[in-house]
Amino acid sequence: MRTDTPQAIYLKDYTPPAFLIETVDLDVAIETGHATVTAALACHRNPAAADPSAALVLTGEELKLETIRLDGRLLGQGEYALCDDRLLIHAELPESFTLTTVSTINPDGNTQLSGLYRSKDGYFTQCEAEGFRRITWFLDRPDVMAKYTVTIHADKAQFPVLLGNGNPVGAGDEEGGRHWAKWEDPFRKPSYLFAMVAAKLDMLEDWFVTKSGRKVRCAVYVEPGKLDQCGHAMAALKKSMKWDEDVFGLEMDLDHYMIVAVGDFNMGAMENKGLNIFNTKYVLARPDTATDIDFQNIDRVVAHEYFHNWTGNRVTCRDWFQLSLKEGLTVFRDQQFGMDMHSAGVTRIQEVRTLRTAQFPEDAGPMAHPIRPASYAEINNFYSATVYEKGAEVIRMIHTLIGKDAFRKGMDLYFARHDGQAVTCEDFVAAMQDASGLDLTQFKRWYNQAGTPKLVVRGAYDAATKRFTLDVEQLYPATAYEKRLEAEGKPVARGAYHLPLVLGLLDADGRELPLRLAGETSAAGTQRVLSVTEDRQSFVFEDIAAAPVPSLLRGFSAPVVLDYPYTAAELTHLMAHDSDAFCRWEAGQRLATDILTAGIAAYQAGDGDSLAWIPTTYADAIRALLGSAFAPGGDPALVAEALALPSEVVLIEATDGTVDPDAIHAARLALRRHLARELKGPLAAAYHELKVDAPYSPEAQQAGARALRNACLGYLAEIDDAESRALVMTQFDTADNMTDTMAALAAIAQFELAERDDALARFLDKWKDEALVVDKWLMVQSTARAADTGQRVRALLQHPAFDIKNPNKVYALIRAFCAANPKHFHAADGSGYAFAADAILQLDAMNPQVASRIARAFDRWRKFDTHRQSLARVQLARIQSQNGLSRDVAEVVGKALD
Ligand code: 0A1
Ligand code: ZN
Repeated sequence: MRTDTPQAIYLKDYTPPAFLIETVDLDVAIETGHATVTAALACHRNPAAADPSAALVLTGEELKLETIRLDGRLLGQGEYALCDDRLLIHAELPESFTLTTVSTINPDGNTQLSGLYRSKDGYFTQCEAEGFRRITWFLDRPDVMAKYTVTIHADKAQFPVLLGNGNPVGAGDEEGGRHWAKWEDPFRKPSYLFAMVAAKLDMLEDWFVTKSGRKVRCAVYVEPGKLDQCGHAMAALKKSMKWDEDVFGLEMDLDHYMIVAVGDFNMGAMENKGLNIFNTKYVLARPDTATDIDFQNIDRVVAHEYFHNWTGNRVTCRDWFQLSLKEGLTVFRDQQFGMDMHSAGVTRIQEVRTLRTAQFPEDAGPMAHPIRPASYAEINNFYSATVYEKGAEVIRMIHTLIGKDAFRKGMDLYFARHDGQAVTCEDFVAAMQDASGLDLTQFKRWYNQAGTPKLVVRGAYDAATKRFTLDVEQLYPATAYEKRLEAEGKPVARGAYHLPLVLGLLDADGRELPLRLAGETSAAGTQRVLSVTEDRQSFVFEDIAAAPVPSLLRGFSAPVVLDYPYTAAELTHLMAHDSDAFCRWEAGQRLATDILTAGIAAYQAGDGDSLAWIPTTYADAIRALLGSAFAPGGDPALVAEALALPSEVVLIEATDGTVDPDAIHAARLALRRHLARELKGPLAAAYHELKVDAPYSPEAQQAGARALRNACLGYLAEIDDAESRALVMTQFDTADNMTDTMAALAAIAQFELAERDDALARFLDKWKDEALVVDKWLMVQSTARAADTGQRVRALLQHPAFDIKNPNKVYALIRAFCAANPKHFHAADGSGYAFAADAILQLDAMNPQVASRIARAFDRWRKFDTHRQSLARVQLARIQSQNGLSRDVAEVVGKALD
């Protein structure tokens, strides 16, 4: 084991803070080139502290301490000490006191975008997880909850809008063309929820009347000139407020709810109390600038941040190990909102796809961790797919096991017990257990164990007894996480999970069978939630007249890999008849994966192009699927999802042995081309039939028609003849919305002909002033399969449309290439790896969080052949040897090389 991974901190070492802070009175004066921050902290000893005489130690990062006062008295040398990022107070402290520091900070030079930073025409903050310490000296941990006021001073002409959390309580002009505003937040909060803004912004205002009749002012602030792109975000906010009242009885508690959009932001958005700060990507949308998916994402992210007001803000996390307490729960809530607002089936399928693309690989790689990790080196690395997406799956399993009504009771109990507190995942599970009466002791393993369990299920039908038996076995081998803990001598307990297996049984005509388990007196319904708790367990269904086809893991009831030996005929049966949308889709994915697995082997054996590995019946199954969109009750959106073959990333994960990215790419492309040729007529007919003539709306029905129509276009483009090219170019030239424009441009980006360069140039020329559209332009090129993608992406680094300081640009060009273009990232000459390493090193010096996200592209390097492994290892070692490497990247690279 190497020792290059930075020092970890452990959950087991948690102790309550020695001091608590009642109030924080901040004064932030933004001047040219710097800001002066005065912080008055009303502190007292924590009666619950482990050591009643512990010293007061505040944390600060990149702060220049000017003065420090204790109850107004200036402290001199010897009464305090600065050591690394800590400020130790040696002066004798009374039980309660006010400590006032004055510090200077440099927001203009803050390229990490954590703390107070400049973006274009304004100053913005990002304090989660540990950004507040970059604004002032503090006990910067979530279990220190205080009431805040902030007074902001800035030049009035340059920064006319001054915002803080809570309510405005004063404002006025100052000398020299400056002005000030004071905000007061009536709620106690941890420092990570602090926010302030000083900027030139336009504002869209609206009102929401809560169920108890309180009027909430809703405001969306955006860069001047972009008001016509805020309407959707505002509507999403009001829908979210209503939904949370209807579904969870949760009401908005502030008079002002503000969303501010900023173009430079590391993540999606941030739930600061009453003053959310959003990446522009999740606010700005107009039919001609944003796709259907963008509109949907805005709904979800706005809802997510709003829902945090209760799950995260009113009840927060005791420490950062509990991050999933707020994130898993809030993602689950935004998923439920998404299912209610859009097609429930499509929403769930998209979530499962995200889980398989991002979370399963994480669970199988060097950064594997449970949703509540026992240790971390850099907390920013744990805003992960596991904490968020798997965390939501864990909450969903509780919901499935105890049922909707008990879940709601559990939520009510959680708020009744913990409103205003900083708590742990145990507290949440206890509320669910107490409200439902279901013992969740074993279930809690989901919080402590890493890895994606495999559920091996076998079915056996006995005609004599008319019994169908399902044998279920759980496999959960140790991951890199457990191996590391073991090597460190830390205890590792592993055991069987408690999970819901939702299922139905289909007869030969596709009808759902009534289900009676052995021991029951009568059948109850056609769908059951089986509670799986043991390593091996059997379930026996009685009165089954003939061998059924089991429909397993409905709605993806648990985040596992299901191993059931379905035949192609059974999968086709499920695709056609299953009442569960997820299972219908899943059957299609499984069928395609089985075929592609054979295709990959054929390509490796040099026989792929014969296409002998494609069953003759496959195109017929897909023809039937396409036709089902037009049958009564057909759902084009679901059919569009089903037409998409498993992605190369998903196929990499599905590979048991060594991954061959070239064979995966070749097989997938060959299957797409085969379907396009075989189904050219029906695809073209569907394409024409699905044309939307009504004015654009992002609503589900239109979006579904566009999704299927563009899926057809994508297939037709694979034929790559004059006819299909003309179809693509016509759509590109005539589309009146960004969804259709991008679908055409994505197809064009694969062409290595004059059409491509001309279309890309025209697109950029039209949209060069819309930053988010330029991101699309970059991404369509970085994810293209065209042979020259690697060179083009390198060249684009120098293009004036690219800016390495802007996270959205980096994600569109660099991360998309590394994470979503396996063919080129894993190029056999190592050029993709070298490109990534160059970018990581360059980025690390300015924005470690972003650099670390790119570094995660190396997570699965050991799955590839020895030649690629040696190329990747060289680059990982090169990164690791860099002097002054951030903790963020050092943790990722160190664990990758362990
Ligand atoms: N809590 C936010 C996400 C977020 C996390 C960290 C950030 O900076 C390191 C920024 C945003 C959410 O879940 O939406
Ligand atoms: Zn969140």
